[in-house]
Amino acid sequence: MPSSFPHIAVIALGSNLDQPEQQVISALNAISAHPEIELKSVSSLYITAPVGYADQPDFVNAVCIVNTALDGKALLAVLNRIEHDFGRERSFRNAPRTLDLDIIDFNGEFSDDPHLTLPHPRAHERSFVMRPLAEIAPDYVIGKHGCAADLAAELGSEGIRLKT
Ligand code: PH2
Ligand code: MG
Ligand code: MG
Repeated sequence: MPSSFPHIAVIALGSNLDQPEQQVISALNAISAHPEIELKSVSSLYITAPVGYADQPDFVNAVCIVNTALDGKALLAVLNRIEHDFGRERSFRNAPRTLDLDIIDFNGEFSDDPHLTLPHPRAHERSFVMRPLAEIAPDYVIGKHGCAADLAAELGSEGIRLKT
């Protein structure tokens, strides 16, 4: 049966504070509990070395694909609310965090709105996003950058491993 939710979104999850694995699992539950979001596919959890600001704990990262009735802005508001509920504090860019939820792609749309840039401007450079996405949707195309499987292969697997 086709979903009654017209939009498709890729969401990246990340945590490196306060039991990161549990944060990511609980966040997936919170996303799927929303009445206008249907969780279609969830990757494995990955342990990843911090990118950007290095002096912080390893992350747990995952990616999910959802169908939703919400538009991009409304979905972002829901995700920001969940981050807030999980105790997210914003101190400095790339600081350690209990939970980060990023919209990577929304219907394949392009947007340079600073509040919701689509596709996510750095996702295609990040193996901690492309590898989990390639696991669940290898053919998923990220903007003008190509498909997740090719991007993950180009980025390699340094600093990223499956959580056992
Ligand atoms: N998120 C960042 C910056 N660096 N590194 C890893 N390994 N995982 C992340 O989720 C991550 C990061 C900004 O959101
Ligand atoms: Mg992020
Ligand atoms: Mg974020």
